[in-house]
Amino acid sequence: MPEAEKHASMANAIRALAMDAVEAAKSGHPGLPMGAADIATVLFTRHLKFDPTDPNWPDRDRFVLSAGHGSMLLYSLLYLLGYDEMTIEELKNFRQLGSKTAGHPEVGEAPGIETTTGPLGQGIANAVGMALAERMLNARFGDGVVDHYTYVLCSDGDLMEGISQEAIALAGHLKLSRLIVIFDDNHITIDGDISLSDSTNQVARVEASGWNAVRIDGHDPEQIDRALTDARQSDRPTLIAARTTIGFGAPNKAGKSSAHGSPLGEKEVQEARERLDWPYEPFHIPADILDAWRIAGLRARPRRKAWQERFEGLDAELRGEFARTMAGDLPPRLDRAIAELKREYSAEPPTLASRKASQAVLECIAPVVPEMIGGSGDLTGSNNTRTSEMKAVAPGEYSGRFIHWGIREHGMAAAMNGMALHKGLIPFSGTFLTFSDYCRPAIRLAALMRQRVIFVMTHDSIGLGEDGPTHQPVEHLAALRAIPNLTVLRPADAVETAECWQLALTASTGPSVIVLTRQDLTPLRGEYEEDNLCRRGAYVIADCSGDAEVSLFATGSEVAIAVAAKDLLDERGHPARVVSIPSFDLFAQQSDVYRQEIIGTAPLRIGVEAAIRQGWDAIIGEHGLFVGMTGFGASGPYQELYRHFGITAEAICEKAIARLEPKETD
Ligand SMILES: Cc1ncc(C[n+]2csc(CCOP(=O)(O)OP(=O)(O)O)c2C)c(N)n1
Repeated sequence: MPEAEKHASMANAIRALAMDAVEAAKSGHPGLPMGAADIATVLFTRHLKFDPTDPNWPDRDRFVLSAGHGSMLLYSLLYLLGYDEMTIEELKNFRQLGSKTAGHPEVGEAPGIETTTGPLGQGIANAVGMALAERMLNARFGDGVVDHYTYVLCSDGDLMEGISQEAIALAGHLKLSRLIVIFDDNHITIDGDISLSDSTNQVARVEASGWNAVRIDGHDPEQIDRALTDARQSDRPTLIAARTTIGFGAPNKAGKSSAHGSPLGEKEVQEARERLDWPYEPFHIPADILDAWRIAGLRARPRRKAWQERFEGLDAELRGEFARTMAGDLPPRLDRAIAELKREYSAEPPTLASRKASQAVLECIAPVVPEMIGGSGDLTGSNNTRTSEMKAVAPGEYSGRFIHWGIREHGMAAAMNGMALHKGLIPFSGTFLTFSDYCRPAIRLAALMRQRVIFVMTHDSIGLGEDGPTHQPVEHLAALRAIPNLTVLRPADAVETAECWQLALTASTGPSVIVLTRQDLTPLRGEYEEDNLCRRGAYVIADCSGDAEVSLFATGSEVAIAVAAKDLLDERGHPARVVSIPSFDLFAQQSDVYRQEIIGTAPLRIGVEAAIRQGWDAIIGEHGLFVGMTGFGASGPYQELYRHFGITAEAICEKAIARLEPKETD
């Protein structure tokens, strides 16, 4: 078969599968797969380095379909290329419960899906993290082991989202030349022509951020091929703006938004088959075309085998380290390092802000866990996420361990997801807790994708003081606790901070947020305990002899306040106990027996947290007292703010006494 004809048939196989699967599901997005089929065919059959028989080959090129609504493009490719788990049955079950072909690609559902996409803009930012991880691992392990590209297919929507600019600026600044983004430049979004809402020159825009960019005809295989070859020679990231027609091949809907997100309809599909010269039954791919795809799937196998040989020839220690970090296993020395630190803190309890305690913990564990990569959204000196030995990553110089993410919290969080997805590194990075809102969409995806990404969020309450209510989180703890599979940790002193770091690192199937104070904290854990007491989310930190009349529950900086309130209540003849709750999420996972034991039987339960009440009723009950915030904070010295908002030991004691000793009224 002549090359051009062969290319057209292979691309049409994608188009047909996409039309048929969307038609069968009665929902989905045929437009993008049909429009981008030529791009995908050239990329996957001539350029992308991968082996369907070893989908997790560490040095494979990564492909991110940022426009995840075009998922049928990816599923068709995986089937055509011979990924075992992506059978034709899976395509027939597109979007059905239990299939591997979810509405949007979900990492872990089927081999070959590198990241979960759907929320536009996330994928391109994930890819920046992947491309950065590739360079950083290359600097550690060398060209023989890590030497691959990261390709992205993105849409108008991806580039319109603000996060794309954060990602593009980062990639340009860091000169991530192995990042190649193909822009499906079809001028169409859901509402209609792009001119309804945008007139950005995307090529000029990325060029302004230090990229290489080119415009091509996205239906001309030779232009696509040349652009991809050139992109790999560039010393900068590349955007290939490939002009395409959405729904290419559909006689009436091509080029229109009606091709974007709904089945084409029986008649249109029939006519598209005629137009594309595709006279085959739904889901049927003729043997010669399927063979051509399967052969393309074998293309990089010799390179994978050569890689394997090189890898096996490596020095045993280096090989072991690469295998360990790619598997996500922690070095055994970590637990010892944490134990030593806890022993030190218990012997000489330090009065420290938990952000400073966190830095001290990092100084101790970062040398032991070299795959930990620090960073900050331009708040390095405030977040305390950089250790003395961490050199910064710089443009073209990737041997460092610290990333200046700039003021790009959303891009930072999504790129951290990409680093974790790449595997081999454990990213952690900081911003203020109030700006977790700017990271939230990416944090949610880290949780959904079960990725170990550690978000350090400092300045966690009115305790930050004078910066005032814009910077004082009040609803953020509740909002973060609402995200499934996210562990929110709020340590009360230096020992708990060490324990929370240990928990975040060992939580290999989900992200953690470590919430830290700006202000100093009184040490509470004077006695060394080998066990990680934060492990179960809550534990009794100060008990009373005999039956407690009051159980006080608190987190972070408010635990010391609760302990002081307990002392006052004890003095007033009302025995009280205090429970520290470093993690609501971990506590919720405990057995009923443990939860009941910790919640206790005291007639009065009081929650203390410098945040809103939402979520607390599960612990203190509907009739429990809550001492915290009911609205936004205020600007002022923090001790005054605590008094102003009534979050003091005295106020707690008075509220408790008012309940315990009700005054008789006339
Ligand atoms: C953050 C986010 N906002 C909105 C959507 C809903 N949505 C899906 S595709 C799309 C835009 C479609 O235009 P384009 O990105 O150009 O894709 P194409 O029409 O070319 O398939 C929108 C708004 C989304 N998936 N993510």
